[in-house]
Amino acid sequence: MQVADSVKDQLLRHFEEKIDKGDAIEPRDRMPDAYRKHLIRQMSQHAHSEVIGMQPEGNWITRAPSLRARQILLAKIQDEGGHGLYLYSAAETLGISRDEMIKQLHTGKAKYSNIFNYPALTWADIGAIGWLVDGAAIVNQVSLQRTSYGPYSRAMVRICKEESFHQRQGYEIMARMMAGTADQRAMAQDAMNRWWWPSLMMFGPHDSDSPHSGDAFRWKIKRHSNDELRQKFIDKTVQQAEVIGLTIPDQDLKWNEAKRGYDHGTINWEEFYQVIGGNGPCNQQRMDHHKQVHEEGAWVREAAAAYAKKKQEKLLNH
Ligand code: FAQ
Repeated sequence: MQVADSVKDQLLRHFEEKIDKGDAIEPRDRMPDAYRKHLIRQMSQHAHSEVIGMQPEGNWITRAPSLRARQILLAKIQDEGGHGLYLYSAAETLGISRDEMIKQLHTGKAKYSNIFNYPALTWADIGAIGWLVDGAAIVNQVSLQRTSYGPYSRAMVRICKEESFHQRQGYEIMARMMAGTADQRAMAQDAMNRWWWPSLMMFGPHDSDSPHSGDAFRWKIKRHSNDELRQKFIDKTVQQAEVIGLTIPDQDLKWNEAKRGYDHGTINWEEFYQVIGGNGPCNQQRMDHHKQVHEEGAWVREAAAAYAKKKQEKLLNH
């Protein structure tokens, strides 16, 4: 028993030394169970967010105002599906299957981002999603490029390149609407009013109420705290809003010279916990749609698996 314990201690020490040196942890490296579990939770939730995030935008493909806008939106949504795939694959290296991750999503064990439980009511919402939601996602994901788990960090590098195009797509929509008619400007401001606060919630609870942050920092999964990243997002977005004439819907937003950043009003955490607890405006719709499409796509997965098996048999027989 004592020998087993000392081997365990040695392995843990070796793991922590690697983390302290800033080396990446790779799939075949020994890692504590808690580190593996933490990553599976976060990465699978991240993957689910990318995939569920296709729904509010997908609703607008057939209603985009021009062929150009439709092509761009289609490409963006396809990218989000791709991000989900990179992330599911990266999470699979931790020993969980994609089927299991989907099962956890369908049974409510795994979450996805709060933001995708709000409806996209107008074309301006597509602008707000690209600009604010992808904008918030980038701030978080740039930081995750340096996360300690190798496959997650490499997936982030690729995802961030694509997300910056998405953010510009959204900003372009908002800028064009703000340069348009009074009705278009009102529509853009209305979208801004509805998406601003849920976008701030995307960074998660304040640091003092974030139960996972302790381990996340110790293991260098997180490099910046929820509040640090939220602040970064606010500071850069306020300036972008000013340039095109949009008003941030926060009467308490004020430049704070001492911290060289904006102070902001109180975030409605009650709303956040309701939404991530399953009671947001679109939770039911998002899950019903995912389950239905997953069932309808079963034959594609079966056909792909049968094809791969046949191909492997052929290779083995030659
Ligand atoms: N939504 O202790 P913490 C995108 C939960 S991708 C729902 O602070 P942590 C691209 C959290 O899970 C957007 N739940 O947790 C796109 C935990 O509950 P649990 C997704 C949230 O992990 C754009 C509890 O609260 N990005 O948008 C949220 O240390 C447009 C306590 O929280 C990622 O997932 C939330 N926002 O920090 C696609 C980034 N925040 O699990 C389509 C990766 C917190 O114990 C269209 N994830 N919770 O039941 C992360 O960086 C972290 O997981 C945080 C949360 C920062 C989100």
